[in-house]
Formats: sequence, structure tokens, C-alpha cells
Amino acid sequence: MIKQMKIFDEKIRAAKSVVLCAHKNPDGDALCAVLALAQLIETNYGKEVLCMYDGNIPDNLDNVPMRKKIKFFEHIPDNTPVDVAIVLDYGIKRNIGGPRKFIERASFVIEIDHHINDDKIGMLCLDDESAASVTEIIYKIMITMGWKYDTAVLRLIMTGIITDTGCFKYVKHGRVMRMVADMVDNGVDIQSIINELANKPRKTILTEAASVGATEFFYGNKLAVAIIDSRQYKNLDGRGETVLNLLGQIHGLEYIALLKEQKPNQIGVSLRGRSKPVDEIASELGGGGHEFAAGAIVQDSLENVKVRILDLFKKVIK
Ligand SMILES: [Mn+2]
Repeated sequence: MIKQMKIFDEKIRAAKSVVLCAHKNPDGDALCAVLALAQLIETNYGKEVLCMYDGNIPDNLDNVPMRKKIKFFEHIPDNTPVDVAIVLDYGIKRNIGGPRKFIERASFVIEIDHHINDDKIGMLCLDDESAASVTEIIYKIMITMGWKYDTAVLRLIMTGIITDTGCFKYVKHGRVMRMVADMVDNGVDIQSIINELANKPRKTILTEAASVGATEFFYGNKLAVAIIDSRQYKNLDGRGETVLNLLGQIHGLEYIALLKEQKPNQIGVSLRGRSKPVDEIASELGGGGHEFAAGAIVQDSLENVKVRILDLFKKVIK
């Protein structure tokens, strides 16, 4: 880490322009990792950075600190200079979306990620597959480097950790809780972050509840398949977490597949395993993610994707 951080330090110091981005449709970890690192670079290197995203940022992230700092990539002129690009929480290249054209012009690319990935985009990789969130990696870098930070940065980091650990449920290492403890002692209010994240539009909750009500169960009720069709999809803000959370409470259920018809023949698939992995099924569908929470975007009809998913789960449910 120290050697890599030295390179990071040199590259940022020498950079004429710095661009930051994460995966398309950023979640709390992706968005907050970008904003926290942007703030840290501006404070500690005295450099303005440009943050961009593709897709949609959910309404419940509207009030995170520095939210206005990140711009939709199409609003950024194509000829904007990019000397160093930093790509966070992206998983696979395809997930980056629009900002890729800016990254491809960078003379140096740094990645900071916690996804398993054999096809990396970074010339410098500050990756840690054991990290619960990318904001956890940012925290570690910040402390290692002795950077100055404020409570806004800590709040962003905590928001990323809460998002990616499902409110600390997926924490695997005590070090995460020790970071959390330090941040609480430094004034971060967990309750207000969780309250803000639970603030979704009414139409989203009603759409998600309807999807739960129409869920089908397979293989001795071990697999739940919920659907949000293209008509309902426009009401969705976020990934359908309420569907996944509610179904995940059903006694005896092992797996959840949520199929979202983003447009005709483009299905966003979210997979969850309560105690058994789903990442391999996601990669069979051309996606990826984490052991118990993974997903893919499949270019096919809703019916065909459902058949494929039933087939894939048939092999793992004995
Ligand atoms: Mn993440």
C-alpha cells in the first residue's frame, strides 16, 4: 500500500487535471467514494477535480455532502482535459458507461475497487477485495497518508459503508467496525444517515411492494423470482432494495432474483443469496458482483431471462 500510495501521491501532485467516476447508476458507496476522494484531493493537494456519473443517482442520496459536485457526463464538454482519471467501485469496464470516453484519454488511470476483476482498467490499482466498501479503502488511504479531513468526508465514508454492508449486516472484518467506532467518536451520526437512506419516493415503495406481492416461488420455495416490468420500472428509484429486503425475510428462502425490465429486451438482474453464493450465476449471465449480492444486465426478453435464471438456479438447488 505504501509504495502504491507514493505513486498515487506523485501522480496527483503532477496532474494538470483529475477526473473521478464510478459505476453507472451509482449507489451510496460509488457516489460517496467519488465525493469523499474528490474532497480529500482538493483539501490535501489544492487541486480542483471533476466528478462525473452516468445513469441515475437515487433520490435518497440527494442530501449527501457535496452531492452537487458530481455532474452528468453528457453535460461535460468532450474536449475537457483529462490528465489523471480515478475510477472507483466499477467492477467491470462495461459498468462505467459514458465516462469511459474521458478515461480513455487520460495519461494515467488509477482504480480503487473492491470487486473481483481480472480485466483491470487501472495502471495503478489500489484494490482490496476484502474491503466491505470502496469508502473503507478511501478511509484507509486517508489515515495512511495522514490527509486532513472533515466531518463531511467522514459522513460520506460512513454512508458508503452502511450502503454496501446492508447496515453492517455483511461486515466480515472487525477493522470495519473499528473504523465505524472512530468515526462515531468523531461526530458522525449513524441514525441520521440511515434515516436519510430510507427516504424513498412513495411511487417507488408502492411499485416495490406490488412486485413483492406478485413474486413467484420455485424449487420448494427456495428461490423467489420478482419482476418489475418496463411500465413499473419508471417508478423505481434505486435497485429495488425493498423487494430484496422483504423477500430476504421469508423463512426457508435461500435465493432471490429480481428482474427489472429497464427497456424492451434489456433486463437488469439483481441476485441475492441469504447464505449461499450467487456471484457465479451473475457471471454466467455476463455480470458480476459480490458473493451474496451480485447482478447482471442481460439483453433479452423478460421471459427468456426468467427461463435462463430458473435453469441456472436449478443446477445449484439440490
Ligand atoms: Mn461498492
